[in-house]
Amino acid sequence: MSHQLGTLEELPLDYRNTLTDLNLVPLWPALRSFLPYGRPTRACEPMLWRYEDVRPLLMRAGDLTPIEKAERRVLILANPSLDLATARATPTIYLGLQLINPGETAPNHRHSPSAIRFVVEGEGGFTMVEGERLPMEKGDLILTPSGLWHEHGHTGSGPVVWLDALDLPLVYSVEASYCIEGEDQPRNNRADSSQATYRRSGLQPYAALDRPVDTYPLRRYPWREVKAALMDMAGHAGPHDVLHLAYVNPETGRECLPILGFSALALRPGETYAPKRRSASQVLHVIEGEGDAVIDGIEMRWGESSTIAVPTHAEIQVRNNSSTKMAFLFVVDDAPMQRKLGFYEEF
Ligand code: 1HN
Repeated sequence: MSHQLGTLEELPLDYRNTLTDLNLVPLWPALRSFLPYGRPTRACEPMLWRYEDVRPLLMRAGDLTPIEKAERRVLILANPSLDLATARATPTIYLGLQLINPGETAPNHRHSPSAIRFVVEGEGGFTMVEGERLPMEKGDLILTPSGLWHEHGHTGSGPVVWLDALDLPLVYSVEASYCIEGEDQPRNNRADSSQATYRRSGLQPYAALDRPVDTYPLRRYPWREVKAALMDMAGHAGPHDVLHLAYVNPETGRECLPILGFSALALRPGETYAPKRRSASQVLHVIEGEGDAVIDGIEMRWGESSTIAVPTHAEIQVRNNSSTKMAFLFVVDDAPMQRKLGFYEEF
C-alpha cells in the first residue's frame, strides 16, 4: 500500500546535520523518487533533428575545421532534456553526424565504448576495422565494437556523412570510457565478410563450426541486402504483420553488440507503427520516406535522414504519410543491455 513517507524536513536539524557529517542519507524521503509506482521518472524527452537543419552546419564545419584539428568532425545530436554537455540523445545512446571530405582520413584508434556508423549520404567513404576495409554506401550499418581498431577514409568525391551511435553515455557513466591511438592499419584489398564469407543468412564458413563463436564475424550490413530482405518479407506478410528485422551476429543469431541493438523497420504506404511500450530507450533514423510521429504526446514530422530520440517507456506512433511509397527506418535501442541485465519489458 502507498503510505505517505516521512520527509527530510520532519527530521530534527541536529540529526540531519550529524547524518551529513558522517556521509549518511536517509532513504525514506527519497524512496518514491528512486522507485516511482508503475512508470519510471524520466528526464529524457522526445526530440527530433531534421537533416536539412544539421547538414548546412556540418558542411560549414568542413570549411571551418580541418580534419587534423577535429580527428572526428562531428556535430553531436544532444537532447536538451538531458543537459547538452553530457552528449546524450537518450540516457544510454550518444548520436553524432560525422562529415569526411574527399582525401581526408580520421586516424586509427580504439576505445572502450562500442560504436556503429549508419551511412546518410555520399560515396567512396570506408571504415577500416582491424584490417578489414568496410565500404560505406548509403544505409549501410558498420560496426566498430569495443576495443577494435578503427579508422575512416574517403577515396571518392563529394562529402560523406554518417550517423554515429555509441554506448558512450553508459560506459562514461560507469567511468570506464577511454581511448588508445594507433598507427595506420595495414591495408588489404580483400572483400569484407558481408561480401565474402557471410554473404547469405543461414550459411557460414565450414571451419567456423570447429572454433569458438566469433564475437564480431560480420561488421558491415549492406543496406541493399537489408532492404531486399524487408521487401521480400513484405511480399509474404499479412497486411497487419510488422515488417521489422533485427541486425544480428550471424554465428549466434543474437544482437550484434552487447549494449546497443539495431534493427530496420519498413512502413507500407499509409501504415501506422504503434508498438507496445518498451522499457528500452530508442532512436529512430529515417532511411527513406516521410511521415509523422507522436511520441509521448509530442507530435513531429519526419523526412529523409531525420533522427528521433525516444525515451524509455514511451508511447509511440509512427506513420508513413505517403500513399504510394514505402518508408524505412533504422532503429537503435538499448534493449540488448536491458535483456542481459534482466529488466527488459514490453507493456
Ligand atoms: C569515435 O571514435 C568516433 O571513430 C566518432 O568515428 C564519434 C564520439 C565519442 C567517442 C568516440 C569515430 C565518437 C567517437
